[in-house]
Amino acid sequence: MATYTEEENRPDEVDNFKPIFKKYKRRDRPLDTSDVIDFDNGNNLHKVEEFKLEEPDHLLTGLKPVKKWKAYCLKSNPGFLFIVNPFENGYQRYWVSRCVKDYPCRPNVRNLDAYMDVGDINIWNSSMDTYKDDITNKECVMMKLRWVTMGYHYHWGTKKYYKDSKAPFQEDMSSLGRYVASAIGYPKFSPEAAVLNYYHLDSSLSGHTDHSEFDHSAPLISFSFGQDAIFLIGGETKETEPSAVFLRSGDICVMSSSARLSYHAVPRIMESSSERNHACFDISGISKLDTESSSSHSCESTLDKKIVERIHSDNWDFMSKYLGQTRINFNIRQVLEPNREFPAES
Ligand SMILES: O=C(O)CCC(=O)C(=O)O
Repeated sequence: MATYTEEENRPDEVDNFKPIFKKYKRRDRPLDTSDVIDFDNGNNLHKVEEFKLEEPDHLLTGLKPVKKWKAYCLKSNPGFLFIVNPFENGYQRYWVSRCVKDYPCRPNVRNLDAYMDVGDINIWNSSMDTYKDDITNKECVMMKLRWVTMGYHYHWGTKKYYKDSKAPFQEDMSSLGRYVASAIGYPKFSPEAAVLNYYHLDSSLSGHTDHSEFDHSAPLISFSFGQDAIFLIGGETKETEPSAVFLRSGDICVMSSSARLSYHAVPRIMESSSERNHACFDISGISKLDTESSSSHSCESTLDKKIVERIHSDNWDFMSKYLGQTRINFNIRQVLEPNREFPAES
């Protein structure tokens, strides 16, 4: 089942993207991952080189200090950056919780709004109430949630943003986006729109470019949580054969400079087989007292407290059942050029 439709090919364009997309999507033969860049298992690392990060002047709760991050760029498209899970163990629970409980609430826009009246109910709470031990039932509203937009809403039909179509951009996601942007050399990055994608094990996302933002000099920063994915990154036309890379829970990828307008796709979601997911969501090392210690080394103390409290109060058994069948991605975009308004016609 495709999550979205594929963008049309340009006339006369040789398409070297689609065959690779199909190779990883098809389920009628064993999956060959021998060409996939895999940072956990060290496969195909000759295709990447280390990327030097910049140390921001503060820490952000839930992330390791930047000097401990491992970041790479793709040799064939150096604007594509990959940061191997920089989250401290357990802290990804916070982001998963926000993505399932809060970000799908109004005034954010959901795919569901087009065909069912979910109104102002909290989709997660009502799914928990109705489906109790069966959250992954296909009839459950939560399993029908495919995307959420926030900040300036991306309009799928017109592929545009509109000046008056926007919801507040959540402060915690904004801090996270700005922090990662600083580390990769974009200290002035301004998060203005986010697309959240909820994939299940049979989902895929066809080849496309994200070109609707007005400022392509700003990076697009993309986070993965839950099940694994194979991600394809190509070039500005489909003629470029894409490279494949595994994205696992906590990984961040960035499309910047030469890769900002590159074709990309998610042909495959796979059950996470790595040891990593166990550690990612293990909160045994996070004491409730961390609220105090973390605020002393960070300038974002209100957020610190909120994160630690949330991690300890959630019904994680329920959430992890949902996440066992789901990959959540959010990607953060700057829409406007700095100090610029929307063009008049928007
Ligand atoms: O799920 C991903 O990693 C990519 C999402 C994406 O390409 C998009 O939302 O435009």
